Amino acid sequence: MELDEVVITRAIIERYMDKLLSHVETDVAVVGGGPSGLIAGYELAKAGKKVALFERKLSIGGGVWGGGMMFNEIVVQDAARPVLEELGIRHRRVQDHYLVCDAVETASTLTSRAVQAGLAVFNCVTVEDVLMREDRILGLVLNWAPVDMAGLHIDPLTMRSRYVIDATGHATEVCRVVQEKVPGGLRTPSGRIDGEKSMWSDRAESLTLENTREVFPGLVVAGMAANAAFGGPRMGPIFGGMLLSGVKAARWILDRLAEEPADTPS
Ligand code: 48F
Repeated sequence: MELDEVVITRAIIERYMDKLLSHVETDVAVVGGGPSGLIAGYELAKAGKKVALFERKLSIGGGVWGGGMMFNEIVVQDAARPVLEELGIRHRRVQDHYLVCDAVETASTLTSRAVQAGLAVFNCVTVEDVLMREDRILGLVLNWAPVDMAGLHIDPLTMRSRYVIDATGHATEVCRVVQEKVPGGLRTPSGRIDGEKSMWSDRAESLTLENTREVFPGLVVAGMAANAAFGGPRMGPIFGGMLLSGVKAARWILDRLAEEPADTPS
């Protein structure tokens, strides 16, 4: 049988449109496809929630791929070993509390397990704003990343979600939008993004978990964005805090969703 280019084209367009249309309303929208966003998406999808992840770049995995300074290995502390084991990411022990994982295996396995659990990933999409009603975030304003990069004047589209996770890493981009549009509105000590501090791995890792919380009604910060929002230090290429933070964000949202009557499709 001769392959028909139009059948291929139709299959891709139809399948993508189905996926997109079924995620214009979700339980949770995750912004950023780094380790914290991916593991949050995995947990939520595994729990049967409708969850979409939007990532500006072509590749999913955020800062995992490059390990430390392009040496593509990452370190995970023992506390996050259960996450590695659940996902099937292999690791080697170094001293008592450190595990080393291949960065490529980590990024690809996280992505694969999350998508197979039911997370819908939309890459090449930039979140440029939020949908807001009476001081609660109700969703996201989206555009194609190449449109944004080319500076084209094209209006975005909008999706609705019961909760949003800002997992945009150092940039803290969703919080930044809220900070600009609702002055003093963030639930941080200053009411603003307190800004990431210099490297202190041990303190940063514990603070990442502590700082993973609702930062504005409907908006939860996870991963490096949590530390940047609350003024915690950076930690470098140790990733246990990122994984545990994503899990914490997802579980916190699952508890809230269980308390609230469902008005969007799960
Ligand atoms: O930076 P990133 O990997 O975030 P993370 O989950 O993990 C941080 C670590 O990689 C590392 C570290 C600790 O070990 O310090 O840096 O907190 O992934 C964030 C992703 O969000 C995307 C960005 O391209 C990256 O892949 N992103 C950022 N802003 C937007 C966005 C946006 N406005 N719309 C869509 N994607």
